[in-house]
Amino acid sequence: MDEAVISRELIERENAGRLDALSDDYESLGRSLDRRGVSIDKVKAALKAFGVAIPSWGVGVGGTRFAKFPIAGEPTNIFEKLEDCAVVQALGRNTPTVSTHFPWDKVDDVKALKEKAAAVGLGFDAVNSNTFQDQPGQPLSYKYGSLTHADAAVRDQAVQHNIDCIEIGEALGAEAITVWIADGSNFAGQSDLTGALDRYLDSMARIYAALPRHWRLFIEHKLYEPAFYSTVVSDWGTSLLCAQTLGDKAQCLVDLGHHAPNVNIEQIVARLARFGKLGGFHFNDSKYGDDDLDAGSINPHQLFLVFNELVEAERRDPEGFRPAYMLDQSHNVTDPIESLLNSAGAVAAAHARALVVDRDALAEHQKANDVIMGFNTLRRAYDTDVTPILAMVRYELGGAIDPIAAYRASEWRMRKAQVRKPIAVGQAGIV
Ligand code: PSV
Ligand code: MN
Repeated sequence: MDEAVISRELIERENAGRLDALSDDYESLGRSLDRRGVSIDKVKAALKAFGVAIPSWGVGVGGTRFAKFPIAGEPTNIFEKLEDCAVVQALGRNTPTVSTHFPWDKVDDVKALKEKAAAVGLGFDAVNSNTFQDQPGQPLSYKYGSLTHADAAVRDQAVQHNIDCIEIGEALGAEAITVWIADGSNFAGQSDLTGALDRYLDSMARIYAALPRHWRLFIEHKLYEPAFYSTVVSDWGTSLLCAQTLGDKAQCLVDLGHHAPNVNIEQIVARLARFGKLGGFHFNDSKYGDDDLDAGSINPHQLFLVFNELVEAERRDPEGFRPAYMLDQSHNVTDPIESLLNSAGAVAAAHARALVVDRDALAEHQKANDVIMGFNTLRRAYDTDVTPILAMVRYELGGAIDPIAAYRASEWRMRKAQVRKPIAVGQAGIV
């Protein structure tokens, strides 16, 4: 890393007073896991190899349909956003890549963007296209759809935008594009439900044809919003059918917020993995709909159950298993860096708990129809306090034992407030 966003001295100073207690807790947990036949060092190694991408838009303060309340020192462009992502990575050490969104992150000099990322120690994950908004000067409107629009000229424009995103992504070193479309209808009779899906498949086939050899195309489904009567790619079934129709490089992406309340998302994950179509995740949490709250902040147990399926899927098919992980959240009332640190930690905690499940015992209880013991096997893992493993991973990778404390001690936001342009008050919008 050429440009250290957080100084080594600060991290070491912050860690110094916490290391003895951490070592003590780690050793104690290690002994306890050992008695359960689990090697703490193996769990630690698996966590070290795990990364979740930060969305470039996630480091900006989010808003609702009603308002956005900016904070002083918020990043104002993609270069500043990369710096904030680098802060998260410097302290948390499990967010090595950034997922860009075009045209939000559009720059004249893509090479400079790549160099900036490398200088602050980051790489690039999947690129995201945007045909859910009109941009200034854009010839044709997406008001009535994009890839599924009834007018072929609008579809052409949307297809071309996705191909442009692939080209930028290639220059950045990304290897996948995520396509989420807002297309749908608000009234019965507004749209031909079958025709819209046909047009979607036709447009996506053209995007698919433009994929570089080693690239993947992720289809992101979403139940509703902004369309409220019908959405073209509304669910995992539609997503799977489309991915299967398009070909091997097309896979399904699960955004945890894009389902009806109480849907069994872990079962969706198991299904997609079973058919080799689990492309990736957008992690977040929700209480009511696509709330985009911090991962694990409402329902950490669900996150654990999702990871339980992921660990199972990887055991079944270690070769073919490589989902892309990303946080997709809107930080309306917190400092985004703090939310991202917490969320990346919540994802790692869910993963660690899934790794300490006694899988042989679970399989035996399932075979014997011992319901309580099957459930208790999962519950025992979920009840394990894995925080010492997470902290040790961060420490050994050069990060902070207590990332939020170190971030606050760095006074990053206050220092940036002195040099970054203020964001205009009064704007609304989800991201
Ligand atoms: C849509 O709600 C979504 O989850 C998609 O991933 C978008 O690209 C992202 O949010 C940003 O608004
Ligand atoms: Mn998403």
